[in-house]
Amino acid sequence: MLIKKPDDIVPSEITDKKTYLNRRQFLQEAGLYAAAGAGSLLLPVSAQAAVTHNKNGLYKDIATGPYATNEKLTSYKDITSYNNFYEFGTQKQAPKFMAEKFVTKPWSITVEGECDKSGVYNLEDFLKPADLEERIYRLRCVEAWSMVIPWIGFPLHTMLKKFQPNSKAKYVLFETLHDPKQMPGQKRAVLDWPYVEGLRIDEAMHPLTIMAVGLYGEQLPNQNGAPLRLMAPWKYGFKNIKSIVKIHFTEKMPVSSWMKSASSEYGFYANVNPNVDHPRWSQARERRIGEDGFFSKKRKTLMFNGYGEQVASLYNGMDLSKNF
Ligand SMILES: Nc1nc2c(c(=O)[nH]1)N[C@H]1C(S)=C(S)[C@@H](COP(=O)(O)O)O[C@H]1N2
Ligand SMILES: [Mo]
Repeated sequence: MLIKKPDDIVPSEITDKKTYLNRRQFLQEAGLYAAAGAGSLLLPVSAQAAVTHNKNGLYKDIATGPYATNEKLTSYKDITSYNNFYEFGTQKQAPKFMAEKFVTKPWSITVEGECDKSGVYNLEDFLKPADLEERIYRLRCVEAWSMVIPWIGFPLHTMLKKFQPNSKAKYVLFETLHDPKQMPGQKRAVLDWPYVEGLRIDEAMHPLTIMAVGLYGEQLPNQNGAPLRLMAPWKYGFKNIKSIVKIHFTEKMPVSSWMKSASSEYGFYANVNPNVDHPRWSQARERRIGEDGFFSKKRKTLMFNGYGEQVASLYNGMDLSKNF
């Protein structure tokens, strides 16, 4: 198998020892986050932000990109122990344990379809520090909970442009790894594996859309979709496909795994929309994970998850109750 390199790429300088040391530092830091969470009522808001956002990992020096929200971050612990990753089980608590030994290095990505530079690429070739940014984005699950996560990633367009999509590339399809030995959830037909998702090409090229490779200044934990996962923050969580091994440019709208499993419940666009009910529940409100106290009220869900200013124009003239 021929592994291709985009022209301007530098080999990774990450050594195993460094990764290991960062991991140890990070565990200590994770304890800090937990402590900050427990005592957060005693801290002024500014101090809270300083403590919970102290970065100490592999990506600690990555600059903050545009579009950051200043909402309180969800704790590292909640972000990494309450996950949807059906390849590692359908319980929210399962991926953290079931994905512990998941091997994500080396990692290659197959690029095919309507583009001039199809082939097999190494992920490491896309991890140039200059391309990486921190983006604090909300993640809103269709199950009506949300989190605020400090992602580390690169704009998806910086990657896609290197593959030189042609004029027939109207959509981009993404696929997760299919490896039932490593991903025990794939031994059961809860979804049609591998997990497939797609974006329209203009959604994929939009500057808000990133490929995340880390969070809280660290490498992406396995349960959050290591080594790289999509993050289009105005869409429901399920669009943000994890552990991607294939990118396919196509002329036809892809059929995602969720559309296949229940087309009346999950559409292609999956834009966060409080005005369109899911067939089995309202989408008007959400619970912010970590705010589950007795007195905490559900929040109103915002159109496009609060990113309307940036993305509403992508859907001008479309009936969003039909294109859900
Ligand atoms: N491959 C894959 N990607 C996936 C999922 C999945 O089961 N498999 N779950 C989706 C759903 S429903 C949500 S809400 C988010 C959860 O991301 P998180 O665990 O990082 O919070 O991942 C999405 N991406
Ligand atoms: Mo979700």
